[in-house]
Amino acid sequence: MNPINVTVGKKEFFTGIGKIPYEGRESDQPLAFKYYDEGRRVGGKTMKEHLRYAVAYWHSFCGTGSDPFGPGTQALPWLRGKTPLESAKWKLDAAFEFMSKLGVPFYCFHDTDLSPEGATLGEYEKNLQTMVRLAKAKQKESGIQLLWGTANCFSNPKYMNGAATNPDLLITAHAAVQVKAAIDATVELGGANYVFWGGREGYQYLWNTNMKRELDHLGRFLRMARDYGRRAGFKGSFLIEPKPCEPSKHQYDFDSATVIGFLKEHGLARDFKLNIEANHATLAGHSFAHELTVASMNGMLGSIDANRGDEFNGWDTDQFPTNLYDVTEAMLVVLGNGGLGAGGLNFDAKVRRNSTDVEDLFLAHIGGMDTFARGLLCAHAMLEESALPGMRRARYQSWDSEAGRRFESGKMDLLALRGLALKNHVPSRTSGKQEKYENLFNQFLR
Ligand code: XUL
Ligand code: CO
Repeated sequence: MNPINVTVGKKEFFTGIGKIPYEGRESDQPLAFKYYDEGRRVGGKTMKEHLRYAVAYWHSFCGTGSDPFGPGTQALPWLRGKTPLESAKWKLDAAFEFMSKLGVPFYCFHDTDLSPEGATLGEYEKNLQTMVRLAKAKQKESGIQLLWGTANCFSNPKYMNGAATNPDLLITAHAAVQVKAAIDATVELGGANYVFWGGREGYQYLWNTNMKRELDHLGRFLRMARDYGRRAGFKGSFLIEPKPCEPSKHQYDFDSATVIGFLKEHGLARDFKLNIEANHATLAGHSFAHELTVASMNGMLGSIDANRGDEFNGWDTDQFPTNLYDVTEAMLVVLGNGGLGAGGLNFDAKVRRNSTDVEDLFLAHIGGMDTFARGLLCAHAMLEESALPGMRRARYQSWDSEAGRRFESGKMDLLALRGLALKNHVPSRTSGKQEKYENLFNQFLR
């Protein structure tokens, strides 16, 4: 297979690869879907409607594989324009060629993925407007839509102490320039959501940090952004993407529960939901399904960044999701949530540094898309055909009694509750049946 750097300056970047077909699980063709059959109906919706796949612009078209120990290994031809703006235009061509061939309905970007930062704030705004015009035409031509936009307020060295939580007001003002521009871009491109990932909104050292003041600034900044967005005509959800650490030692958007509490405290709960990322969940010491469940039960499951970590280290490795067990658990929550609404499954994942062939980016996405399609089928079957939902319901049947209903509706006081125990003083011991559930779960992984 050709290295990815052989097609500089040509119109087609991913030469030799056509539209990825669905061939079914018996196929031995690597560049074909085995499970993702976009038109297949599963419980009243097509796979395409259930899964709402998106490609992440930053990993797929900007990342070259550099790490703290060495430079990039992936020589991306579209990054070799004579000017940064020329590279940005080639990158846009490459992105839409890739996404069209893959057959994904959505994409996501940061402002600085799409367009060069430029030397001044004015140049930054102008570049972004230029690229948004071009992206709009590409969307129209391809039918691919924007799932969400966001601003990168963490890479530029000026954000080393945070953006909205920076001790210096002027840096927070610079973040406002980007957030305003990225919201404008999202509105112009019809984006369904707008994301905030608090990259450096946190601290490295507690004793040089006024945590209370920084958190209040973050709440204030988000209210300002929300108000601006609504005035600018943004009708979708604002999303916060929880992550406990990396790059900061401690990040304020630690996990779903922390973020939901914060949103409620700062008057943001009506306009904001959560974007749950699998690898961020595991960094926080939770499972992916746990984080999804906390968001869902609060009516705040907005969207998903689909990836996975490595169980033997504690980094944000952003690998493509291939673990059917984890993905099936996630799809159980998504189906229980009634779907993702205007959210989707964004592959916030990157190929490994030593994956340098032109086909590797396709293989990675095909693997992720097939795994979630298969997880959807398993989870749907589990909910429709297995004893699992009924077993879980039955576990709580005592609460469906008269007394249980009185408790739940607030019509029972502590003395009445005590009275119940005195009348039935031998408590029952009912097995949690975990092993039965686990065996059932495995039986439906197929
Ligand atoms: C970083 C991360 C980001 C956000 C968007 O861990 O997940 O790429 O998804 O800023
Ligand atoms: Co993410």
